[in-house]
Amino acid sequence: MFDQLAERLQKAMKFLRGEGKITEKNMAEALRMIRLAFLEADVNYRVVKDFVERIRVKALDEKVLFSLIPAQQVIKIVRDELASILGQQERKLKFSSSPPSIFMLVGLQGSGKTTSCGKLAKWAVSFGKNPLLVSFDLKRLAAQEQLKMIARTLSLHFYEMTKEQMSHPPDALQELLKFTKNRGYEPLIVDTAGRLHIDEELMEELHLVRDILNPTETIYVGDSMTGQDAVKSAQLFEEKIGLTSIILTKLDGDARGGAALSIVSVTGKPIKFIGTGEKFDKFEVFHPDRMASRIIGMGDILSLIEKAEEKADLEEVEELARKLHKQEFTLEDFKKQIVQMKRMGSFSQILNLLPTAGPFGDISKIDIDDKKILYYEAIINSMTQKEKENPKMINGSRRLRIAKGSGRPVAEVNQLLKQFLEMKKMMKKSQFKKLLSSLPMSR
Ligand SMILES: Nc1nc2c(ncn2[C@@H]2O[C@H](COP(=O)(O)OP(=O)(O)OP(=O)(O)O)[C@@H](O)[C@H]2O)c(=O)[nH]1
Ligand SMILES: [Mg+2]
Repeated sequence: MFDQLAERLQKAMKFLRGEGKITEKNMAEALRMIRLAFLEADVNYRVVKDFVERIRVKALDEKVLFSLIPAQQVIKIVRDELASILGQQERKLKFSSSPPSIFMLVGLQGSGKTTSCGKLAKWAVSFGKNPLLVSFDLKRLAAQEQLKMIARTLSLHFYEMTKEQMSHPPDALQELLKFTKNRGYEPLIVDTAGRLHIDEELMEELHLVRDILNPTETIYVGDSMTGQDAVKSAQLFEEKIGLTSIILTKLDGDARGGAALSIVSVTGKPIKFIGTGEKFDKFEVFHPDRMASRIIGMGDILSLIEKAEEKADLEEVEELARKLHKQEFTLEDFKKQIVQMKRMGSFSQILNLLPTAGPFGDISKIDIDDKKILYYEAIINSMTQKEKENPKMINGSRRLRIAKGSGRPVAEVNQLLKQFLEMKKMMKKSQFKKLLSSLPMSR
């Protein structure tokens, strides 16, 4: 899902990271890459245009340009804008305060309505609801057989409409409503007919259901494989019957993501679920924010940036980073870094936030125990200024004195010194530099 888009966007982000400083020129290049990535993912051109412009304005803001980590800031802006076109905050499916809640699923033929009815019911059962499934298709009486089979497979309740009922649709719907209330089903999930094109007959049928059942949610089911067509038909359904939310199906295929990235902006309705396979457990609550991070592919590095900016003393961090780069890093600095890390959250937590694949792979495997960080601070406090600046002078008897002073075993003093020296050594390696240049303590 979104693989191609993700790959291209990540290329643009890597380009920016490599640039260090953000200038109007390299920003223009990055924006060109972003624009192309979106257009190739079949995102509505107007959505792309607005998106790129918003990023440009935000990225060239002084606060970003002169910040400690400009490239990362821009990445964050792209991520946030992406989340915002995917729907900003996730919105939950609305349940009625006076049950039954009624969810009516509409959409073009083959978009995945019937399958999604089953998935939605299964999802409702997973948190203790007692849903009832019904199929309302006046033209294809056989349509309800498919849903009936699904209900049987998933052990769900199914309301069967008789031929007799189908010939008096308004009465049938009233009876359905009464039945649902009397038996205490919650929610009622209504499958509807699909057509290749939206026609008057279908609309009349849907109006009837809408007017009598008064659904809590009218959910448009769109096939993401059909790209902008799904967006266009969503717009038409919205005009003709009014929608409250969206389920996007078939995001497991090689859909380029264009539908997902345009549909919210174009219809103004939130995506609430995505279907990622034919099976009934291939159904996810949609989180715009997580999806945006997934597309940008930065793991949770962005939350690390937020956390760091919130907690750390940025000036000191900057100074430490400068020293790290210049290899002037002393044990005193090591201690300062430990203090900063404590402020940002534990070191292991920070390492956990890094993606395990890619350039950070090796780093996230380093094993640092949080308690040890506290002990290390105590040990470094027991050293003299000279020792901190020149750890090589710390011989056996000095180690013994430091151990006594800090109340820690000599073995731990040895270990600290060893780790400090290893850290310095690692910094010479490019992998570690890469890590540092992505962390807020760089530059
Ligand atoms: N790969 C994949 N296939 C899906 C998904 N959702 C539905 N399908 C498949 O799409 C096809 C059509 O699904 P249906 O649920 O019958 O679609 P519908 O909208 O009810 O179709 P009509 O009632 O004919 O309008 C079926 O083969 C489903 O298995 C999905 O998320 N991923
Ligand atoms: Mg169907």
